[in-house]
Amino acid sequence: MRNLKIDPRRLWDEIHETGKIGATAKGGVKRLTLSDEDRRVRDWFRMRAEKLGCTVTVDGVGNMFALKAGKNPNRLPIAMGSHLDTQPTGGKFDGILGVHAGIEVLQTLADNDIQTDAPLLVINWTNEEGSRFSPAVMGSGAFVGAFSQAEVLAKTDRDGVSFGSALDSIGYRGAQPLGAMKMAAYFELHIEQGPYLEAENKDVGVVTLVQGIRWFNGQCVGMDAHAGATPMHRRADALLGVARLADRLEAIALAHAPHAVATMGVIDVKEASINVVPGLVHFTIDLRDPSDHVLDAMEAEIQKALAEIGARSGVTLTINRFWNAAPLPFDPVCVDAVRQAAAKSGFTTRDCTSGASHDAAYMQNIVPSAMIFVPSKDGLSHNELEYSSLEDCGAGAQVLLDAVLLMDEAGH
Ligand code: HGY
Ligand code: MN
Ligand code: MN
Repeated sequence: MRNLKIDPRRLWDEIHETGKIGATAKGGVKRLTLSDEDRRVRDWFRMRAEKLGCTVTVDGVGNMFALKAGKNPNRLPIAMGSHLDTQPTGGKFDGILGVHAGIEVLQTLADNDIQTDAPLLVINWTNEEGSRFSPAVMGSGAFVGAFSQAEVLAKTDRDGVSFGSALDSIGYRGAQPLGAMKMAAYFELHIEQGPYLEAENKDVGVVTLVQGIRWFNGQCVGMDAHAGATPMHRRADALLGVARLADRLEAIALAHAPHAVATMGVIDVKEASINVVPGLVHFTIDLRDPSDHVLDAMEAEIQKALAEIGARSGVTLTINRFWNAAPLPFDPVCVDAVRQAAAKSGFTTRDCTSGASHDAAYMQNIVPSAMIFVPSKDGLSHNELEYSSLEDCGAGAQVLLDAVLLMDEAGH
């Protein structure tokens, strides 16, 4: 295998260059999908890839594909990718590292005048975060057929803006049919977003599985009432019902330790007013675990809690599951390429289950895929303080380069 070295400083500087697009005062990045900030970073990606001699195409939900020709046009491309959209209180590295590392791999090959045998591909997936338009990993999900193009384009954000109109407003509704870009393998470098690599002082995570994830919209119906004149025993307080559910949700997750997690990330009191007992509250639930059986058990326990809390609080609690992505093991050949690539540089490794969902999880449904993790400082992500070091980002990109070269030389 060749002995090419990526340039960690160049990678770091480019991450900080695009980090200025949507930069927040606390050092994070706010680049909601299909926003003007997303347009600007997409423009950067297109320009940067074209400068490397790539042909950049865009599909019907805005996924971007930068294709670099290989010596053998009959081989399917080996792909690298991730996402450039962020959470509202996002950081500089979540998703962004993986796209930049793909560019860094192409730049390193160009610097050394090396053309791989297979074509190479760097992908920027639309709406991985699922914050503005739910669910998450929507671009890769549409690419693999988990969502239809029509349902994606019809999704609306909290202001009622449709995905399709937002996509058109930034000029990134492409002509390429969904799923048209075929590939031989897919690798995604990503920050771990959890505490384990740092805690065990490991350089690189070899991701073997992405845990299952289920998203729910919920509603609690009580009775609006006067905050002053309504005695406590005569209330049907919708917010109190949701608060009691949040408490039970934590207990349900803890009962399925050590992996299960449950989050109520959005609570929205309708027509909220300081002196009105809340009568209608919308909320969300995010459930995750590496086992579908545990997720089924948690869902059943939540349904039981809805009935009990409803009876106790005099409210009606209902939930509707609108996303269910099963636990997903990665391809053993690709995982082994990551392992060998890490060993080549002498990086210490740990096998990881991904707590977060990723585009690679959908991609594994149609293409042999694997992921590489690098440590997150304090295990923090989806937070403006998110941080991974220059050295760790560099190590991840080096493993990405060597894993891709391994697959290229092996003729996959
Ligand atoms: O929710 C997730 O796991 C990812 O950050 N979209
Ligand atoms: Mn991500
Ligand atoms: Mn994320």
